[in-house]
Amino acid sequence: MTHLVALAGGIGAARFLRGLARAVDPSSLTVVANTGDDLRLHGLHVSPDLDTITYTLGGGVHPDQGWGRADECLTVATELRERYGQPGWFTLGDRDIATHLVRSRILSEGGTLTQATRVIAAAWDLPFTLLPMTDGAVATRIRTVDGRVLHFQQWWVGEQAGPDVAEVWLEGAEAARPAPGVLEALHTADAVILCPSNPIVSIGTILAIPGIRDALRPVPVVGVSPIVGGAVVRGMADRLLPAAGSEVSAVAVARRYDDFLDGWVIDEKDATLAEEVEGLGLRVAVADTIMRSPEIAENVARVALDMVLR
Ligand code: FO1
Repeated sequence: MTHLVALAGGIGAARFLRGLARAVDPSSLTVVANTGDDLRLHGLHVSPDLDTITYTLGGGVHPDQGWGRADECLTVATELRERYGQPGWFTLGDRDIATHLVRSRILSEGGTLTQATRVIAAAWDLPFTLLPMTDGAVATRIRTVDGRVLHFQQWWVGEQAGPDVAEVWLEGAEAARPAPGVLEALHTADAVILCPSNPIVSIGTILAIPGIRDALRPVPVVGVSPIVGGAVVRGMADRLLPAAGSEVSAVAVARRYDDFLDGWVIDEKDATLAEEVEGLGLRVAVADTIMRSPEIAENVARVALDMVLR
């Protein structure tokens, strides 16, 4: 059986994983998700990327937003804001709150995020193993050009990504350890796939957990570019790459991984960049990478795996 590990952020990763789970036997797949976006709100532990993956693969994601629950109601959020005057900048729907209650109860009883994730994934019948990148307390921080330090969600949602970004880092990274099972999965993997996720605040944060980047070097690694035609498909990488000294291009993202990457899937719109990617010493494949359907995502997954599992 072929063992695979996917490193994942939120919406883009979840849409890709819908295809990957069709292209391979998902029981041999481990998905390691970013937790740098996690936040505590109203006493609850919210893990947006874990939940986006869970809801999408479990068939319960809000179809337009790409995050949160379908058929959502906002009774609790409205009561919190209007009766109790609580901050309403980050909206938690009622169904979504049930997930945060389960997770927060497990954590408050001394359980780990890995254990909470296992319970939630089982309730959604996820066909693969879903792991947080770490059980440690980490948080993506943004320093704005006007000198403020914000939690990632305060910048992205609270301030609608308005302020320009001077610096991004993962607070708590040095002391954090990969969650149980992460290094074991990487050590036994036949291939690792980088989902089309943000190279700074999704894949970048996973790589910042000590031991993970080193564990990728001996394994065939293939990635799908999150940048198409010099622009983001979704999210905010175009705001963050320049702050990290990179251009907004499929080639510049590949270069950030050049110490371990073996293959790179770029979109048809970027076909002219193929030679430049090969110049980095990588195999390259060109495909339609805009995941409008699980079938398109499945094709991207097959194209990616063909490069490293021949
Ligand atoms: N994004 C928003 O733009 N506004 C919100 O109020 C919001 C709430 C929210 C609640 C739970 C959740 O899992 C995700 C949520 N998101 C919201 C999305 C999230 O902020 C980001 O898109 C990701 O963290 C980036 O991957």
